[in-house]
This record gives sequence, C-alpha cells and structure tokens, in this order.
Amino acid sequence: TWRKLAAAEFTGKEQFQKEVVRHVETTLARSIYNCDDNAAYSGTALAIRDNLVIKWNKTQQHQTLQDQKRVYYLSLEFLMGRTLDNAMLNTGLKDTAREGVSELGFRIEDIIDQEHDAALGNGGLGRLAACFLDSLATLNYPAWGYGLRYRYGIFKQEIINGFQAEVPDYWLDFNPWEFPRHDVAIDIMFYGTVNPGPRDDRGNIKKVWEGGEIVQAIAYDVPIPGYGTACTNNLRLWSSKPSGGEFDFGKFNSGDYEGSIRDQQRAETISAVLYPNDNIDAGKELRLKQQYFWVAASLHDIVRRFKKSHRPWKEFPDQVAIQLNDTHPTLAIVELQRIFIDIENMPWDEAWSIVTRTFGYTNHTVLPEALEKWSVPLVQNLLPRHLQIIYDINLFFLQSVERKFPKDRDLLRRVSVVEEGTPQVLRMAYLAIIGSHKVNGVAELHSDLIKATIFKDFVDIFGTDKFTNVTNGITPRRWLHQANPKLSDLIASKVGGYDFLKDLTKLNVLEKFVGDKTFKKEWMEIKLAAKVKLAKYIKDTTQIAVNPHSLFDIQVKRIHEYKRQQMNIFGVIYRYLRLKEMTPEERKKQVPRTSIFGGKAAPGYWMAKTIIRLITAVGEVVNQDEEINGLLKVIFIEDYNVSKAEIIVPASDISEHISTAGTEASGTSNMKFVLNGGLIIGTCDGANIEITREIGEENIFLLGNLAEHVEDLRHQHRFGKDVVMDPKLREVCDAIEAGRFGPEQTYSGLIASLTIGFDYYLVSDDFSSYVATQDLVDEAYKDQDGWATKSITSVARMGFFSADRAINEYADEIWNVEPTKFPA
Ligand code: 26V
Repeated sequence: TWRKLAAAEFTGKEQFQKEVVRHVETTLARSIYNCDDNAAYSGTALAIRDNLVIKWNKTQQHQTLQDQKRVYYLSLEFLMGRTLDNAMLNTGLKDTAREGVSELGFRIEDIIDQEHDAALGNGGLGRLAACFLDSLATLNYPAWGYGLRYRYGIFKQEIINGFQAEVPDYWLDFNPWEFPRHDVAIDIMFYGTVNPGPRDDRGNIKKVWEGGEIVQAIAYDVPIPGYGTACTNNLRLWSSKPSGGEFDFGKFNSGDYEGSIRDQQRAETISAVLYPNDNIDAGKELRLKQQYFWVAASLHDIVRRFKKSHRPWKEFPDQVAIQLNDTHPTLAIVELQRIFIDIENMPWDEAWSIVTRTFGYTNHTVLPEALEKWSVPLVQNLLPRHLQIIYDINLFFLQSVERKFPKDRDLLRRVSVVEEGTPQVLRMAYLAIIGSHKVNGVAELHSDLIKATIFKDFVDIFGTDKFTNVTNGITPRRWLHQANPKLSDLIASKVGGYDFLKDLTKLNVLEKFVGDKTFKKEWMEIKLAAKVKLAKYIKDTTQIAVNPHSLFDIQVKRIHEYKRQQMNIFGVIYRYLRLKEMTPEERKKQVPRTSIFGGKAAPGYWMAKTIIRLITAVGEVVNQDEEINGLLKVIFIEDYNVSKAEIIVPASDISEHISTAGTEASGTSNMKFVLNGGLIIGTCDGANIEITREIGEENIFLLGNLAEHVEDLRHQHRFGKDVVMDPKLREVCDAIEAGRFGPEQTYSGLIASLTIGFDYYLVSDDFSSYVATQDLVDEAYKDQDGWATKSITSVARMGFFSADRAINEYADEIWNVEPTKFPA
C-alpha cells in the first residue's frame, strides 16, 4: 500500500497550477482571491519544492544503498542567495512554471524577486561553497555540506548620508527550503573539567571530560538539486537550542522568569549571527563556540552514519572524506581524534592515521591578519580536553620533526602549533596541515605562494606532494544560465544546445563565430540589454540616471584595502580632474563612463568605511556636475549580495580585479564577469593570471607590479630615502585635501595610509600604470567591433573556470570519490 501511495512528482502545467493553488489555499491558508506576488511566490516555491523533495528522498535512499565513499564539505559559510529560480532551472521546470503562473496572472520574474537571499556568508569563501554544492550535485557526487543555520546572515547595508550603516538581516520569516529534523538532536558540551577515570583495556587511566554546559544541536536540511540530474544532495545546517526543555522550571517557579529565559538565550546565541568579518580574525569566544558546536555536531552525525555500516574503523577513510573550508573547522581534526581515543578506545597512532587520511584542508588567504589563532587560555576554559589533545598532536609532530631535522631548535619553534607569547596562541593553519593528508590553495599563484612563504617549513617537513592546487571555479548554471538567460540561449543556439552547461569546455565552439556579423550584433545587443536592466535598477533605487551606452566599469566585492577600491576611486577622481580641464571639443572625444561600486565593509573596519564614504562623496560631486554632462557617473549600489550580483555581473563592459599582487588568493567574480562577456582590468594576481593564460593576453587589461616585487617595494616605502608619491596620485590627494569631496578630515586616515602608513598596498606604485591602462580601455572601447571580438573570444575560452572542473579535481586528487550511478 505504501509503495502505491508514494508521493509522485507533478508534470505539466495544469498539475503545477493545481499544486500552486492547493498550497496557497491549504498550506498557507490564504484565499486565492487576494493572492499577491508574495503569496504566489510561496505557492510556487512549495509546489517546486515538492518535486525537489521527492528527488531528494530518492537520492538519499539510493546513496545509502550504494554505500559509497561520501564527501563532507565543512564550511562556516554558504552564501546561497535565492533558491527558487535555481531549483526550477536545475529540475527543468522553469518553462512549465512560467506559463503556469502567467495564466494565473503573474510574471515569473516578479515571483522570483519576492525571495529573500540566504546570505549565510561574507564573500568569496562562502559563495565558493555554494557553487561547489551545485557542482557536486550536478556531477552526481554523494556529498553533504555541513554548516550553521544563522538566524541572522550577513547584515543588510544601508547608506545613510553617504556612510555605511548595518541593519540586521532576519531572513527566516518564511523559508520553504529548509526542513527541521527535530529527531536529529545532538548534545554538545562546553567548559567542564578533565578528570581521571577508569583504566582502559590497555591499563591506561582514561581521561574523562565532564561537568560542562550542554547545548543541543538541531539539524535543518536543505535540498541541493543538481542540474539535469535526479541527484539532489543535502546541506545540513545546525541550529542551537538549550538542552532539556525550554525553561529552567526551578527558576521559573520561584519567580525568576528572566533567569529561566537567560539560559535559553545563551544557548540560542551560538547560531544567532554570522560573523561579518572577511579576512580578519578577531578571536572572540562566541566564534570559537560556533566552530566547536558545528564541528562536534557534524562529526557526531558522520561517525553515527559510518557506524551503521558495521565496518571496521580502519575503513573510515574509505567511506568518508572531510574537506575543511579554511581553518574554521580545524577543531574537527581534534574532535575526531577525541572520539576515537576517548570514546571508541582506540590507540593513539591507529586513530591518528585514520584522522589524517580523512581530512583535506583548503587555504583561502595569505593575509596574516586572517590566519586564525586561538588564545590558549580561551581554549583551555572552553574545551579543556581538546587542548590536551592538541598538545599531544603537537608533541608527536615536533618529535617527528626533531628526528628528521635534528637540533634545529628554531625550526621547532617556527612550526609549533603553539606560538609563544602572552598569551600563548594556537596556530590553526598549522594544526590543519598536520591533521590533513592534502593541503590546497585556490589558484596557481596562491598555491605557489603558500608553499614559498607561510607554509614553507611544512613543505620541507612533509614534502611537496602534500601541497597541491585546485583553482577555483564558478557554477555556470547560476552565473550564466540563470543570471543571463538571453546570453545562455544565444550560446546554446550556436554550440548545439545546452550541454555546455554541464561541460563548459564546449564553449570553445563559439570561436568559430567571431567573424559572424549577425552573431556579433546579437551578442552586443544582449550586453546592452543587461546594461539597460542594471540602469533601470540604479534609477529605481538611487534616482540617478545612467547612460546604458556609456562604458560600465564595475567593481563589486567586499571593501578591503588589499582589494584597492581606493585606487579605483582615486582613478575616478583623476579622470574627473582631467575632464574638468578639457575644452568642450576635447570632451566630445571622450568615452562616457559609469563607475559602479558595491560591497560591504566589516562593521569595525574603519578604513573600509572611509573608502565607501569617499566613493559616495565623489558621486555626489560628479553626478550633478553639469559641465561633465554625463561623461562620468559614479554609483554606489547599496547592499551588494548574490541576487544583486545576478543583475550586475551580466552588465559589465569592464570589471576591476586590482588587488595588490599576491594578496587575492583567487577571486571568483573575475570568472563570472568574463563568462558573461565582460572584459577585465586587473593585476597579475590570483586567478587573473590563469584567466589571462586561457583567454589570451590580448583580451585582458593587466596593470601594476608583480607579486615578486611587492616585498622590495614595501621595504623601499619604509626605509628608502626621498620616497615621493606618484605625481598623479599627489594631484588626487590634493583635491581630496582641498575639500572637494567634503570635509578633508573625513579622509585624513585614508591619505595617511599612503604616507605615514607607508602605503602597504602599493597604490602609489601601481597608480600610473592603472591610469594608463584605463586609457587603453577607453581606446579599445571606441572600436566596438574589436571589443566584441575580445568579448566573444574570452567567453569561448572560459571552460576551465567551471566549478565542475574544480570539483572533479578535488574528487580525483584529494577525496578519491566516484560519482553515484543512478538508474536511468
Ligand atoms: C576569515 C575569517 C577570520 C575569522 C573571522 C571571520 C572570517 C571570515 C572569513 C575568513 C576567510 C577569508 C578568506 C576568504 O574569504 N578568502 C577568499 O576565498 C575566495 C574563495 O577561495 C577567494 O576567491 C578569494 O580570493 C579569497 O579572498
């Protein structure tokens, strides 16, 4: 009977419509006579969700039956954005839905637009995790993501009087994409003490961690549909709540109502908010609590699943691959070792061998301020048993180093997990390296740099084979097909259908058509339409009119000194000063430009906030300067996020990726922009280098000093005699200091960073190259046909940057997993 009654997916428009209406009427208890866009979104989402869930259940059953090795991707951030559109496209239901809702009186675009972004991440690292989930499912890999279910994602950015203000992002009001699993509840302990316990089988006195505070982890599951496959993987997010009931009834009954709720709140605080820092480590206790809470719950889950297979422990690494997305989940290494030795009574060496064969560690940054270091007293207090295990891991590691490199005391000091100082701190990256079998960087230059600099000693100790590169990638489903359907359709019409979305190297067929006049025209019309759409968005949100025929120059990413938005805005000021000097005749020859910025500053990052203020202030001056007459507009797009990126990315003529060489590990928006036919102005940094290699030097505008010269230049800034600022940059600084963009004091810190701050990010060294390269961009843009050739050729050569390629490399080189075979 059950089998006969099993839920079935709907097919076709009528059934879809019936499901939408049923959900609006019964699931939501709303009248269909006052169904607005929002109710229509809910109904549509719930209908699509039903089909997704059926696939999801089948996938999970099938994967369990197949009993293959699984991948677990541990990430504190999953920057998912919206789900509905992606779910419809991946399951092939979008046309059905479009027609279905249209007959009900709605536009699918309006419905899609109702959804709140799932913004559980800061930037590149979190979005990479989301792209990887899409690829894992699309390629049929049995994979789970594990993360935290933050009640508040990254804050909403508002621009008030030109300055950033932060507003909480409460996104869970209506979230049809998650399924609470109240039966998957795991007790997690903090604090407490370690006491001697009974003897184990080998006669050693056991260490017992006890008496701590207990918090419960509740699983929330999110289905992750692959594109054009039934495979629907699982993203499991943990939410914290107090263990054992909502209230302390003792306190409650004695009248201490507030006290009874306080414990509840303390527990719930753990998963309450995403830390909004990107590339900066603040070392806060709550953050460490988040990390352990999530890691412990995830490992408990993974170990429990393994135990159900009744295999011997030594087969654990044949069934389980765990990838650490940066050092944030490094405690997983310690926790698994603890489970093995304290709970499963395994000897240390046997346990450690399993642990190290299980984990892989991905490094995403070389910036010293982003490398996690936890204070020893903090860890001692919160996780006393883990600290002991870390000391043992470190001791055995240092002993092995001593055997290999006898009497090198300084080497031992350098590679120790424990860094001396007051207080002592734990270097989490070192622990991650020691506890993993592979360590990878995210672009070639970055992987080379970590081997040559921050992890050099570890290459000497472990050998070079432990270190590898997997260049990042992006999912072409969301970043081309979903964000830019017209371009995707045009490409499909030339390369023989939509197979390129599953094998992006098929784009190379496009090169045949670079000489095709009508194709080129259509190509450029699609770009213009994307610019018109962005211009409309800008008009609707800022009231500023921008000319869609001007050159759209876009830099959207987190605001950070190393990413050098300051260099961009200084360049804009320089351009403005030149335009002001010109005669009307000279002005007529200029290429009109719209400089578009977007991105959030970490709330405590004062310099980044000053840079935002300078951008908005320049906009205020330039946009209303009638003399300039539309030759230059400066726009700051408020609250840049994934769904806004989907509007912005298709609309660039040129995008900026101008980090100081050697600082941007990879960058991924660079790939998104090029895949959408935009060109790049950028430094020789991160994935820009590989993009150049793939698309050809003639198709990218490179500028600035190379990574290999950065150290020398910094040294010169600090110790060189008579360091003079680049005269063009001097002129810009003078204009700022003359108060042309508001009170000069507002920017004194920013100017000081270039002078008495020794210009750490080398703006002064790269500025004239930057300005000259922007002139080349103008020249190139005057030749629209040549520009179109560059654009098409670049897209044709972008196949390498699919996240599918990256995931296949991880699967082969690091995880040793195979895709699941599904019955036809
Ligand atoms: C670090 C920290 C430190 C502790 C507090 C919160 C926090 C949040 C995030 C991070 C990690 C920053 C590293 C990161 O996002 N790296 C970026 O990773 C991208 C994907 O690999 C890469 O494309 C970017 O170049 C890189 O900056």
